[in-house]
Amino acid sequence: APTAQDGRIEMKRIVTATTPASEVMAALKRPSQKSNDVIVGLVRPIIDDVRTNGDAAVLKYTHKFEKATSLQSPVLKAPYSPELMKLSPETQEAIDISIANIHRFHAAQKSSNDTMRVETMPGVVCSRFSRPIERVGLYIPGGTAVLPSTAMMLGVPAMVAECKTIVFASPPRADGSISPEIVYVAHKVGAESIVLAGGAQAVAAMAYGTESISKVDKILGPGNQFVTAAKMLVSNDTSAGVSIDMPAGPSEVLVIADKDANPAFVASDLLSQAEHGVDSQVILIAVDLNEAQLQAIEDEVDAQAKALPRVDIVKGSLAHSVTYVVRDIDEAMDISNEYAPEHLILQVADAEALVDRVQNAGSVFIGQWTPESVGDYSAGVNHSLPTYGYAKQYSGVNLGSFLKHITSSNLTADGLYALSKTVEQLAAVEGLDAHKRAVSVRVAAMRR
Ligand code: HSO
Ligand code: ZN
Repeated sequence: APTAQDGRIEMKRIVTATTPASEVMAALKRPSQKSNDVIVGLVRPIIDDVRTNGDAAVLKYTHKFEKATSLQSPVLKAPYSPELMKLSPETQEAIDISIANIHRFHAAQKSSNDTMRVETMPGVVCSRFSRPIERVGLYIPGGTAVLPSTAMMLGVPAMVAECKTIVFASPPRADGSISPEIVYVAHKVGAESIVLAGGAQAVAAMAYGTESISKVDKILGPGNQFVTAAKMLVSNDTSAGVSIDMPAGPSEVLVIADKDANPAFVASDLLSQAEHGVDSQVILIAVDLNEAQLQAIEDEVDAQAKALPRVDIVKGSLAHSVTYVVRDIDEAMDISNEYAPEHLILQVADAEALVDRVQNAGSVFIGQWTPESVGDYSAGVNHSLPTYGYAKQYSGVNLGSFLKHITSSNLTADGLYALSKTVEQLAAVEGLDAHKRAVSVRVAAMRR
């Protein structure tokens, strides 16, 4: 048996048949986050500073946190110089193909936002139509990896929705520059500017606006705990008039594998999520595997992990990750739905049939030929998804995230007459006479 001395990289195992139910569920808990009070205490003064001192404050924090001391302006405005978005032809083609797929999938979502019109009673017509949110701020995290893919996942649906003003924000590198891939995506989606800042300062700048940074109506995009706390704070400030997409937490994946799953495929999926950050969490649910089959997956995890440049990050995340050994697929689905994973990968016989039983998940990857990576970059689905169990109540970013719906009603005289008693009665129940009169004066006018 492997020992700690081997330096073996592995996840702890829980055999549900021999583990009390309470322990099974306890192991599903997300790794705990730094207390929100502490984060809020750090973030609030930054927001206040940016709000009162504008550009100067944003620059000050970028000089301090990003070490980009040479930076003179906190924003890069379109049109972007071609010098700033020079890419290899291979990278440019990869971005172009991915953007085209993301565009196709999100444009297809327009139909569910088409104007609808229902005559609820004769002469009573109710409609719903959508309009783009005018100004959106899209946060693209910096940190241990540059993520131009996140720029595509936020920027493309904003463009499809026809938001008038698209602002990107991303922390610059220490030399004050921004990755050419992000500038290229900003150019492709028609972003008017890129705020060269990260963290709470970037969120505050977009929420309130500064001398050079446009105020937006909604802020979307993942980020660390500071970014998330800042988004929560500004969205709670009624004077800011800004909304956010959803609370964000560390990335996670849950893989359900049965005995036909390829161990190398399973391990590669677990590791592709584990390499995001030490706080990422990966869960494997092994359905009816024998010891040799389990070992085969664990051997693959160990071997593949050791070959990764980000092996240290992987070690960190696997330390709070777990393999559940379960009896059957029913149990697997129960655990998965309770966990509500950001990504759910189904590597089981007839994976497609299982989709009906998915209650809570951000995005599902069906069958052995569908690694999560394709969804992270290029298939067309969005990778900005609810984490930390929020898949129970939130959707991932989609076209609707950039729209709002407006309703309308339009009544004929006959329609109003037919509804008059009903409305008058309810207005009377609520003791709101002016409401009642708005109907009765009209009914009286009809009789004349
Ligand atoms: N898996 C991440 C998204 C991403 N992966 C960006 C690679 N780049 C979201 O959970
Ligand atoms: Zn990823």
